[in-house]
Amino acid sequence: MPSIKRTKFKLSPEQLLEMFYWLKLIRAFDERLSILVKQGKVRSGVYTGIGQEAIIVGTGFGLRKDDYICPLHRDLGSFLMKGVEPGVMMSQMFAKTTGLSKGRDSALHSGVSDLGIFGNTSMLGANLPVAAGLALTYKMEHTDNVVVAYFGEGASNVGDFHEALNFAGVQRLPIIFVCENNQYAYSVPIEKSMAIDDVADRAESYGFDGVAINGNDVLAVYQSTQGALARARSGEGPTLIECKTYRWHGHSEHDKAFYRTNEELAMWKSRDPIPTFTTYLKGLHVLSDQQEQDIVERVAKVIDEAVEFAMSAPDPKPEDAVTDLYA
Ligand SMILES: Cc1ncc(C[n+]2csc(CCOP(=O)(O)OP(=O)(O)O)c2C)c(N)n1
Repeated sequence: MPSIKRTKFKLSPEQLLEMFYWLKLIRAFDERLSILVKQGKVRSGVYTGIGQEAIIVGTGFGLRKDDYICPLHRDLGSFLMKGVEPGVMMSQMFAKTTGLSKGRDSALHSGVSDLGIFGNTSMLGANLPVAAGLALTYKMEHTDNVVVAYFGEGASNVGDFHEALNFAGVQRLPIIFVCENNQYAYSVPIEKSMAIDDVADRAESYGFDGVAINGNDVLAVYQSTQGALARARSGEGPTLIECKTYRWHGHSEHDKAFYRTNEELAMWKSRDPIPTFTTYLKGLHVLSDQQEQDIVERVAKVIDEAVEFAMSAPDPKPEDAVTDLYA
């Protein structure tokens, strides 16, 4: 079977199938969460990234355990890719003791230091100076690990974003800033919050490259990320990758997104990253109908087991609220 030709960073058929699996798993995880919210079973706000999976998979694929990621509210899939078990992630959303924070936060602020996952705060953009600080640590320790920090286009209008990019540029830090430009910051369309078309252009002011790419093309995201990783690992500093995409659901599951048209949504759904990649893989004869079916069934089983694990896990006790505290 062929590997992809004419690209710098080649992937084997097995790796391409693995990418396909991750796209399907992350989509299915969010879709199931969306249903569970409607059933009143989730104890957290849910901010699905349905439609944006190619960014998570393209940037996360091939990261090392020692590379750090700084995910956002919409990036639950990046936890899975970095090694959090689906049942643990689902428990986190159910606020169960088997979740990452043992049922003690609103689910979206947990990190896992052993896996290189930074626990984000709610303040938009606030993860970026911290991510730059992590990258500074890597530089000071003379490792070639890299930090991958995610943010929305809305967050790129916040002061913290500019401070972080400036510091990273001055220090030539090993960090990749990944903008998930899904066109809206809650109900605010991009043209009402930015006077330029591309967030990527902002990198130039801070002395490093920014590139705007099709964020629904998992291979484009992967290729750009691999280039940025190679530069960061060899001491050439940061890169900003702006991935143009669209979130299919509202800002969160309680938002019906009346501020956008059905036509706009339909247009973006026609650019769904998963069928595009499926057709591509079938054209390469890397994926057969049978393999596709097997992966769909495997994903359904993983999600069913994750929900079952979370549903049957114990709730935290009131006295658990005061354990694991720093004095
Ligand atoms: C500093 C700050 N301002 C406002 C908010 C409220 N808020 C939470 S998410 C959000 C929209 C975020 O948009 P964007 O950064 O584009 O990311 P997206 O949710 O679209 O992925 C807003 C305004 C916040 N959390 N922090």
